[in-house]
Amino acid sequence: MTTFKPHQLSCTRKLDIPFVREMAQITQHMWRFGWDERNGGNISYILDEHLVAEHLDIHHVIRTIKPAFPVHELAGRYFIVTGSGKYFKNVVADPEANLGVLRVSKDGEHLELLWGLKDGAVPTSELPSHFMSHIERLKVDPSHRVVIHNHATNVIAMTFIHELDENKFTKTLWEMCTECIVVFPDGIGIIPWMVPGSSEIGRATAAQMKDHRAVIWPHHGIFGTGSTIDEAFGLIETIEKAAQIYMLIVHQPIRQRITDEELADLAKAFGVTPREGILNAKQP
Ligand code: 2HA
Ligand code: ZN
Repeated sequence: MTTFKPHQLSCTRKLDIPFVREMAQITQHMWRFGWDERNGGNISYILDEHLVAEHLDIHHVIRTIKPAFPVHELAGRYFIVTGSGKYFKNVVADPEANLGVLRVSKDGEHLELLWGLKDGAVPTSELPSHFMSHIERLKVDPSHRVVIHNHATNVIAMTFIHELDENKFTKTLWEMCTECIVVFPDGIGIIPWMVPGSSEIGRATAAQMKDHRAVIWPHHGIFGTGSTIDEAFGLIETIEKAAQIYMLIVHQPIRQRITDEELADLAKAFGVTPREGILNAKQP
């Protein structure tokens, strides 16, 4: 009788691995929303060792990859990540070519590839921003697991016409849909325009992640984080929806709006604390 090791499983069977299936489904959703054109967007998702060990041989390192900088804070952590230059559109058809499962080595100096990233592929070009964001989010929330980056259309559009002050931007988003203040009472962070893929943009993003679960890159896209794929994606979805409403109404005369008092009532009713200094912030 032939016995199959996990890495010999067919593509279809690979979608039986829960974390591979989750990644395949969410990348497909985001592509269909039009938020991940070409190779746009990237995801990294921290996995528990026991879960990885249930499906893959964690003692078989396929190859090691050198990260842009040592990540001692994440030593021993397991991740599933999207690959650099890979198209979200294609993940479902060939997860092993477009995704990778890796472990940060004990000394934090290397990434140990355990599955995927077929044919010499490497992790997402935005790995510095992902790793630095994971480090900051884990400090404030030990249940944090997921970083998603995409090119949410209306969020990008809004960064051309709205002031990029994060309090004013957050306030406008909160005013666009009733649920917003409940979903992101911590508000959104915004960094200046920067060249993507660099450690500098990673540092700027992570600095904002100390206080926010979502960070906007002007004229580029958004980073959303959470304890699950659903949470991180739901956060981005909600922000994008608010940005869409803004883009729909911005040229129209406003006849009525959600007042500051009503926003405060909402926060109270849902037991969330809005970030200080936003509710009475003056609008542009
Ligand atoms: O992976 O989205 O920010 C492509 C990008 C870079
Ligand atoms: Zn991008």
